[in-house]
Amino acid sequence: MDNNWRKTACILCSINCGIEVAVDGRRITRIRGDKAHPSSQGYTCEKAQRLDYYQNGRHRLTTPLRRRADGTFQPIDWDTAIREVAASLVKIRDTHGGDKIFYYGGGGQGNHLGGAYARATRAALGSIYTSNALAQEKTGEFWVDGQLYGRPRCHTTGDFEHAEVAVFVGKNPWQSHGFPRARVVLKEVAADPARTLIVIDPRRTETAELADYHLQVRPGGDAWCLSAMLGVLVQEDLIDRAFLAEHASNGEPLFEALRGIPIADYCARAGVPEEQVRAVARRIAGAASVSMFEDLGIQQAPHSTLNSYLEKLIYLLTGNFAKRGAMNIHTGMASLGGGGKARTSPVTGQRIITGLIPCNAIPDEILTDHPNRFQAMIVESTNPVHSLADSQRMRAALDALECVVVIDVALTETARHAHYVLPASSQFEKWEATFFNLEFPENVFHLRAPLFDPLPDTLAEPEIHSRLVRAIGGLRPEDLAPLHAAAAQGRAAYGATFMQMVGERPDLAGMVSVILYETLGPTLGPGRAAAALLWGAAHTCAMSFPESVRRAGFTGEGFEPGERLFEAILNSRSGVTFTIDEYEDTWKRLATRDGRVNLAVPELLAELARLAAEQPARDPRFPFVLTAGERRSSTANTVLRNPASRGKEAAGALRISPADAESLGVTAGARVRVTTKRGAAETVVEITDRMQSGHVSLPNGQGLVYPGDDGHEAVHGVAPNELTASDHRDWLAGTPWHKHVPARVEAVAAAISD
Ligand SMILES: Nc1nc2c(c(=O)[nH]1)N[C@H]1C(S)=C(S)[C@@H](COP(=O)(O)OP(=O)(O)OC[C@H]3O[C@@H](n4cnc5c(=O)[nH]c(N)nc54)[C@H](O)[C@@H]3O)O[C@H]1N2
Ligand SMILES: Nc1nc2c(c(=O)[nH]1)N[C@H]1C(S)=C(S)[C@@H](COP(=O)(O)OP(=O)(O)OC[C@H]3O[C@@H](n4cnc5c(=O)[nH]c(N)nc54)[C@H](O)[C@@H]3O)O[C@H]1N2
Ligand code: SF4
Ligand SMILES: [Mo]
Repeated sequence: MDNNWRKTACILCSINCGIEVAVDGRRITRIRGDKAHPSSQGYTCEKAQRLDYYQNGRHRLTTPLRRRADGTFQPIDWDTAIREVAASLVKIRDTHGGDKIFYYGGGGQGNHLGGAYARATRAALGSIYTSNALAQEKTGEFWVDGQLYGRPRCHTTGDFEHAEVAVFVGKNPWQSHGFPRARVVLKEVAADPARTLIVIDPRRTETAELADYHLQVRPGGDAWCLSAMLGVLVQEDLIDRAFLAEHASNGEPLFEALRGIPIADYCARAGVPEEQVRAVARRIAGAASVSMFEDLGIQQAPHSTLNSYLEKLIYLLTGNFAKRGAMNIHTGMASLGGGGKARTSPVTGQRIITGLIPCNAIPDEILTDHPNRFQAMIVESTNPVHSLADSQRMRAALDALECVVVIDVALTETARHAHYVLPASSQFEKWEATFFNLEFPENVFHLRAPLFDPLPDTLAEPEIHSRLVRAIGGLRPEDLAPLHAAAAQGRAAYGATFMQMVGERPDLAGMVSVILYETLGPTLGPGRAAAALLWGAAHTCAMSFPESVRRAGFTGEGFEPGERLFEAILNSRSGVTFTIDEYEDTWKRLATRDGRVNLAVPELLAELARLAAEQPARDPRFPFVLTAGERRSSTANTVLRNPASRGKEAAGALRISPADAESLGVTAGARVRVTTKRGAAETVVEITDRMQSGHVSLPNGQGLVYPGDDGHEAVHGVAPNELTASDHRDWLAGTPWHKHVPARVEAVAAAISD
């Protein structure tokens, strides 16, 4: 290998493909897939080629900032920044209570170490409420997992590589990935006459184009479509009785509900042909194995939590669980959710799922005179003004807080409302990793080494949190002295002393990440202290999944498997297979009391029953359904800010069907105005027969500020959440309906000439 090639990973989606890059000075000049990476195996998509737009550009922050009264920012040094941030947050804690300091974020698609270290800052402050973007997509699904499998963290994953039938519901993996080597696997399924690809999506997506069956559902019609499929399974007696008798409980209320589904009527309401729905249900029931993937198309649309339940019932009733090619519960290196014991949010009493407050409730928890309202917010590696529903309201919420601290690489739309902005080193300037380790049967963890020195005056998050914890007064030198002494004697002594400390000092438990960083970190080799937290994670993993870790080659007695796993993580630059599962392991991970899948969820059976009487809400002022945030080849959330990274798609066009374009009197590239009850935006149209009539779609991750050559800042494209409303959400999980925004579309030129 040419010595110039260095190993890292792509950070633009959750798959984090292993890559090799050539660098020239501080620039990433060439990028190719890393064949030695255990899950991506050399695969990448075209987006990886744009990583230099993240690493270098006019968006990068190079000094801590403090906001002046007039809204401009003043550069300050790190010591001042840490001192003032700590003082400000301590004052809020001492006046109002640490629980009034809300923490949002913790990582994006490629970086989760920051969030893990932030737990120490939160613990030092007594900050207990938290959330992140998962609470505007996955919390409904997690809640359903909790009902079915006993714990919300019993997360399932599809084995698409081996599945005879692959089903994607509101998911376009050709563009958005979501499982390793997505395009290769999709093409394999599509090319094999013995295998079947099924897509449920209102658009003829790139994935739908490959599919054997495309159920081109009406936007928001999924609850009827999925319940019709379940109705066919029960009414045609296609369910796996043997599997259900052995492994499921409480099926009767569900079967009774499904026996009563008026299939023809529900297909008509969903906008899908009844014969096609029956054929799809029969194909699923007849398959040796089925894997399914539900994503934003149903999770961010009406009935989102019910949709998750119905989607899961399709594979459960056909016995596609805990076996090859089907759905299984995977291992993990660490949790992606929040901590804390609170079950509801402090002001509005919204349900907290996996420790996360629903994103759409956040402004309601601030814009109130309720005594429990949040007073401060720490925002890390996320851009809520841009990514949460109703940007206007989110800005107002930030402006109502006493202290907002943003940790980011860029002066984001959110950072502009911060009192302090702390500049992070980029993900190619520090040790990083993600906890998106969601694969089965082989699960992979990848610790990346930095490619470059940090940009001057930026810091990695572990160092930021370590300094904050000290400045807050969370850890005293005497707390750490025994661990420093033990670390000098070697890992075994350190392990014993650490376990003793955890047992004896529950007050320090919340700060273990920074404790490890400070005491174990310096022994790991130059610059590697950020990996210290993974020592704890590796041991926890080896204790939680002993057989699976052993099968992956990490054997021995007592602490040995965890220790070996940690060494492998620390020393492998292409990622490590940390667990190898057997399909039966899924049963061990089930957390229900009787060891069976619980099929009846009363809250959602009640919602299912209500479908019969529900008519799609139509407001004549807003005749279109707008999907605000479609994943396209050019988008990567808000990680790439430079509009040049988007190539030809720079404008962020509104996709619209030929029939709708004709009736609006617009031609390709014409300007239109999109209006919702919350806002309006102008953009150009792209006319495409991939869209059905009545449905229009805007890309995600656009509408970002970027300075031009002359230094003048401009906004590029439409920011989707200027158009969304925070009350437009699921009743149970609070998940937003970004894919289903009632909208009006008008030709701009026509309006002017009228
Ligand atoms: N290229 C790219 N890839 C990404 C990202 C990115 O920004 N760009 N972001 C990453 C992130 S954070 C996530 S969460 C994933 C999301 O991945 P996906 O969920 O696959 O992405 P979306 O394009 O938002 O939505 C998927 C599909 O839902 C469809 N849809 C809209 N309304 C409905 C409906 O009513 N019913 C059904 N059944 N479908 C509907 C849309 O037409 C779209 O094709 O992508 C990840 N990957
Ligand atoms: N309307 C609409 N809204 C949506 C969606 C939609 O489809 N439609 N999708 C939703 C979904 S699924 C998601 S996941 C969210 C995503 O939206 P966000 O949660 O806001 O996440 P990202 O856009 O990934 O933002 C990541 C931030 O991290 C910063 N960053 C990059 N590297 C580092 C680093 O090393 N350290 C630090 N501290 N910061 C760094 C980037 O500059 C950026 O500001 O958006 C949600 N919002
Ligand atoms: S965007 Fe996702 S699938 Fe594409 S190269 Fe990056 S990590 Fe891999
Ligand atoms: Mo996401």
